[in-house]
Parts: sequence; C-alpha cells; structure tokens
Amino acid sequence: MALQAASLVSSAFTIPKEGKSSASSKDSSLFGVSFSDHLKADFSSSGLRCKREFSHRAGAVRAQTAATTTPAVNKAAPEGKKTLRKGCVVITGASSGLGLATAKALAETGKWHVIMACRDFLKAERAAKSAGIAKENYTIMHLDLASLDSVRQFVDNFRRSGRPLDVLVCNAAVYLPTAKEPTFTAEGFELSVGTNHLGHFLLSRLLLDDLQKSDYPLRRHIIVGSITGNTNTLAGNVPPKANLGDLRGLAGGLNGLNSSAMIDGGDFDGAKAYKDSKVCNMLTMQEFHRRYHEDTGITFASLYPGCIATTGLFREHIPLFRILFPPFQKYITKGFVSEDESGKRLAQVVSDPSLTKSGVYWSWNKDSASFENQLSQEASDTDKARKVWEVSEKLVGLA
Ligand code: NDP
Ligand code: PMR
Repeated sequence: MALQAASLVSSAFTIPKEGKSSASSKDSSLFGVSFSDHLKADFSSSGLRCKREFSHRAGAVRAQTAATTTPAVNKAAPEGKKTLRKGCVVITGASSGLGLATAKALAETGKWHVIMACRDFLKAERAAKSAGIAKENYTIMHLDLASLDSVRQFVDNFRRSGRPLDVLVCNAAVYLPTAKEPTFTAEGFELSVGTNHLGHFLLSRLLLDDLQKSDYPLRRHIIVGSITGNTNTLAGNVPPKANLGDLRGLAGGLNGLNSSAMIDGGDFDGAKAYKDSKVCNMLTMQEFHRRYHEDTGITFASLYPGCIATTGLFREHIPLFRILFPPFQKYITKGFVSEDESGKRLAQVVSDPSLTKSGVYWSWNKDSASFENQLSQEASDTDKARKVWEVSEKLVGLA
C-alpha cells in the first residue's frame, strides 16, 4: 500500500519548496516539515527499496504481503476455553481518539470491562459519556504516564480494585512537532519518549505479573506502533526519520543537561522524538515476546491502525496542517482511517480469537483485512531491542 501511495503521491501531489522567512521552518511549511529535495533524495535511495529488509532475528515477526487469517499457535494460553466472565482490559489514553474508539468498540460487545487509564479524569468521563459507553462497562482510573510515581500509583490502585488484568493496551501518546525546545516528564526525561515509551515500559513491566495471574482464556499485551517509525515505508521516510543511533542520549537519561534530549544524542526535534518513541514501542513489544511469550503464553503484539488524521494527536501542529492533513490522507495517500474504524481494528487485536499469534506487528489492507506487516530493519533489530530494554529498565528504576 505504501508503495502504491508513493507513486500516487509523486504524480498527484507536489510540495512547494520551503520558505526561508521564518525562524522555524517547521512552523511555516504546509505539512510542518522541511522536506522537498531532502525527501526526494530519501525516496530514491535506501528509503523506498522495493526489496524489503530482512530482520536478523529468527522468526518472531515475519512478513506477509497478503491478508491472512492467522492460525492460533499459542500453546500456553487455552484460548478455546469457554469464557465465563467479562474480560478486563486496561487502555491507556482512552479519553480520545483511538483509545476512546477502542474502549467503545469493546464495551459495546458486552464482553469487556474497560479500565480507561487517563490523566484527565473529567475529560475521560465526558468522553465515555458522549461516546455512549454504558456505565457498567467502564471504570476510569488516573494514570499520568509522564510521571513514574503516577504509573506505580496506578498499578497499586488497579490491584486494590480487585479486578483481574486480561489485556493491557499501551495506546496513549504525545506528539510535539512544533516544539523548539524539549519539555520533560516528572523524572526529567524528554516528554515524548518519556511518556510514549518509558511510562509504558514501566507500566508494562509492573503489570506483567497481573497478566500472568489472569485465568482468562485470552491474555494479551498490545503496544500501539506506527508506520512513521518504520523507515521501510514511504511515510517513514518523511523527514525527520526515526533513528535511535547508538542510544547514547537514552543512556544519558534524555535530560537535555548532561545528555541530549534525543535517544540518538542529536539536537532536539519533536517530530523525530515521537517517531523514535514509536520505534521503542515496537522494539519493546518484540523483546517482551522473546522474553516472556513461551513461558507465559501471553500474546504480545503491536500495530499500525491506519492514519487517523482527525485525532487529538495533532493538537500541537499548526492549524493549516490540521485542516489539510485529513483530506491529504483521504484523497492522496488513501491511508486515512476514521476513529471508529481504527477502534474496531485495535479491538480486533484485543479480542479476535484468530489474532493469537505473538510477536506480530499488525496492519490492515484497503479492504480492512488484517495482515502481519514487516517492521523496518531498525524496528526489528534484536540487539537494539535488548539494549533499549536494558537501558530503559535502569531509567525507570527496575535495574
Ligand atoms: P489522541 O491525542 O487522540 O490520544 C492520545 C491519548 O493519550 C489521549 O487520551 C491523551 O490524554 C493520552 N495521553 C497523552 N499524554 C498522556 C499522559 N502523560 N498520561 C496519560 N495519558 C496521556 O491521539 P491518537 O488517538 O491518534 O493516538 C493514540 C495512539 O495511536 C498513539 O499511540 C499514537 O502514536 C498512535 N497512532 C496514531 C495515529 C494517527 O494517525 N492518529 C497513527 C498511528 C499510530 P488527554 O486526552 O488527556 O490528552
Ligand atoms: Mg504522512 C502512504 C503514504 C503516507 C501515509 C500512510 C502516512 C501516514 N503519510 C504518508 C505520506 C506522507 N506524509 C507524505 C508523502 C508526506 C509529505 C507531504 C507526509 C507528511 C506528513 C507529515 C508532515 N505525514 C505526517 C506528518 C505528520 O506530522 C504526521 C506524523 O509524522 O506524526 C508523527 C504524519 C503521518 N503520516 C502518516 C501517519 C499515520 C502520520 C501520523 C501519525 C503517526 O505516525 O502516529
């Protein structure tokens, strides 16, 4: 799909060259990035290789180009067993966009109780109400991923609620494309990586025990990834490209003082920080799979839900971007997906008995059929996944 869109875009859509008048080229350009010649160069070289890059790793994430009905291969989890109770799913960032739509889709089935793990209780309550989610199908619990204390507090509160944990969905994210300077989490990590990756990393590590204890026939841990973190796609080649480098900034704590605020040690770039955080999300999912799937039977998965161009994710972008981005994705790239449809997709990864396979990065084709997609070389690099894991556990106080 990305390659089809590439030709479509190159013939039907030309981007005006950057104006140089503003101090921040990011602020003045149509789509918020300075890209014209740079992008063309990227597309004609390594970025748009037709031959897919193969991962060094044995087996976990395999490429398939056609839609597939995935056979159940999970030995440990008795997924065929009759479900006697509602499943309990924690969804971070369920107060808007994909998280809210997923909560709605799952709650509507009557088979799931959704824990909406949100930083703004009132906003989440209003969102649940206006989405029409029935009161008995959800509980809102406070979680601010930009504070590791809050993550630990959430885990305590959740345990005190006495509810089992059957599925954990790490969905929340921030995207700060126009920020000129980094901002930081409570512990002083750059905000995008701190929230999207480190907050979720601690949450996932702590809640792994709870997932293991669940007696539900289906136990899953899902981390939302994205196409823009994958440099084996057209979207992933729009500058600035994701690149974790040798992780020197991450190892230094991303504090912008004695270390860079960027994972690769480079100058701060909010759009890149987001894409880097998505690479961390996808690497983390695979590292969980390698470390825990066989022993626990838990299914670990990531996904690209499609381009949900209308969500709050773009709230920090310039107004013109927010106006033009949805029609651009709808009519030019054809990558657009509605919030409702994206919610159904993620709900499918949560609950569809045929999506049991662990270690998979799910995507959907134009007929909205799911398929196992291939991650970029960096996002499937086993060595990098292990290093990101090891550095992250130090940063969040687990090692
Ligand atoms: P939204 O902005 O609509 O939703 C993001 C959610 O994350 C909001 O509920 C927000 O809370 C929450 N959040 C942000 N910061 C924190 C925090 N510190 N603690 C707790 N919650 C927080 O964006 P989307 O629905 O688009 O994004 C959802 C996921 O989908 C993200 O992981 C994103 O990377 C991914 N994605 C999105 C795509 C798209 O095209 N939109 C494409 C590919 C992936 P609040 O409401 O309080 O702000
Ligand atoms: Mg992209 C098939 C082409 C495709 C797809 C599926 C996306 C998805 N984008 C595509 C192509 C392009 N985008 C092209 C050719 C351009 C240059 C005009 C372009 C630009 C662009 C910008 C400036 N796109 C963006 C931005 C953002 O700020 C968004 C972003 O990178 O957020 C991190 C974004 C996105 N494009 C997507 C998707 C899914 C996003 C947003 C969200 C995300 O990855 O989470």
